[in-house]
Amino acid sequence: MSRTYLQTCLLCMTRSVHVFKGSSGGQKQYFYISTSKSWEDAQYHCRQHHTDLAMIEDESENTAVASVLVPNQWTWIGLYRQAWRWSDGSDSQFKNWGSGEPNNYGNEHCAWEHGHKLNDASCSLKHKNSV
Ligand SMILES: [Ca+2]
Repeated sequence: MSRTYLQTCLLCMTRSVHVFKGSSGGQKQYFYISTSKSWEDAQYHCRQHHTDLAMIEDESENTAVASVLVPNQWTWIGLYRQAWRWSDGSDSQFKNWGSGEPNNYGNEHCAWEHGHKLNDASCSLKHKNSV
């Protein structure tokens, strides 16, 4: 039985740069590219030839994307799950997580240290219950 491999495609965008800061960040224009690439290669391609992989940030952009995409193709966009990194952007294998951590309990995208162990925690936390 032969397995069929479906090629991945990618969706790039260009973004017009606004002179004034605080504007919405520029009008996006989407470009569908039919070629097999990994996500990282897709990002590289988009950054070389356009602005970046596509960001889809509201319903109107979602509609604009729908008019560019080819239906039923697996198409890379700019969204990805950020790996745990230090605040200067560096990565390291050493992460002294506590037992059962990181558990992403709720929406925990920052880490604190407690009892010499790391625990992921909600970035907006300012107080911690004593229990
Ligand atoms: Ca946690």
